[in-house]
Amino acid sequence: MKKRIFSGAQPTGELHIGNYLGALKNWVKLQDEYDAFYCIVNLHAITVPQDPKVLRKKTLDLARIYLAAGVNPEKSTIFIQSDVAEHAELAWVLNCVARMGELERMTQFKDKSKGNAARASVGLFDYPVLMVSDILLYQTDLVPVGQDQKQHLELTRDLAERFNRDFGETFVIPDPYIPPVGAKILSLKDPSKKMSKSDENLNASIFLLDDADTITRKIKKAVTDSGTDIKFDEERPAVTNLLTIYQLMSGKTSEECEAHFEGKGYGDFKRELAETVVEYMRPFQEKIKEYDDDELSKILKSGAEKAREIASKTLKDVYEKMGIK
Ligand code: AQP
Repeated sequence: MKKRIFSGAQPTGELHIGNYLGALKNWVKLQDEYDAFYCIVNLHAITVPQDPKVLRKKTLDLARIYLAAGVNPEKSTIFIQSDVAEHAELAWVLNCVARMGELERMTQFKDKSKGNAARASVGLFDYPVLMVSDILLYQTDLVPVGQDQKQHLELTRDLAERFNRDFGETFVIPDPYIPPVGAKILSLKDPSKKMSKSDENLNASIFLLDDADTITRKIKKAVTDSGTDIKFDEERPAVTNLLTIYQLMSGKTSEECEAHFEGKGYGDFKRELAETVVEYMRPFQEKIKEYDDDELSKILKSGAEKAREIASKTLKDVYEKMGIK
């Protein structure tokens, strides 16, 4: 039997090349080898305020993005989190297993609450437990995510181990799959931060649906470091970030990238990077127009049915072990 993978993205803001290179690209790569479940995590989205109409639209848009990126509904199960009620139910159970101290250590909450925990929603604080539930419901072996989710994956393992210890073998302990290159694509404006959908500066991210002129302008305006060499260097994160994007989209090795730009200046480098990004995104941007609403709802309906079959079995087992049913 194939091993299982689970991953998801939030239908918030516009997806950017960080989401693509850090996560989606690997989802596509892994779907042949694994039994893959890819979820649109709309219950995570409401941990910060959302406009209901926009959220509904973004949820379907995100399904289109998964398909256009190459997630194949014949091979992978694509579904909306809120269509499978077991996610929220297991989250409640695991809230009673997780410890306040564990959640207080989560750096994403500190970042997203911007140091003002008292004003953040309880849901934002509890977000990691819902993510743990998403993963454990499917008896997941592997979770392909970007670097920012590593801490949440560690929590997933800890809660699964604790539950198994206290109530008997119930959950598979999942491993993270964090790509060696591209796990943390940085902001084009501030390389001390990751590229993020919620960044207020729209020039900090290249969105998957940006047109060629916008991509070129954003790359031209991207910050660089002092010095002129175009080389991978931890001390020069801005250039290293741009080179990483070039490496992943050109398919060259890091040595080939450095050799290619030897003796060239930032102007040439940025021009070629922009062309590479535009070409790389073109098939995706053309494909996204292909899926109509009827086709999408069919895919999502059958995805939810398949997901529910597995999720309900896991939840039944959990309730029986805890004396609830
Ligand atoms: N900058 C990044 N580089 C590589 N991978 C990234 N991911 C996010 N940012 C980067 C990965 O994308 C997947 C989906 O992310 P998400 O929708 O769950 O949102 P997020 O992790 O909270 O990322 P954002 O883009 O910063 O969104 P907002 O601003 O809404 O919080 C995940 O696997 C993530 O690791």
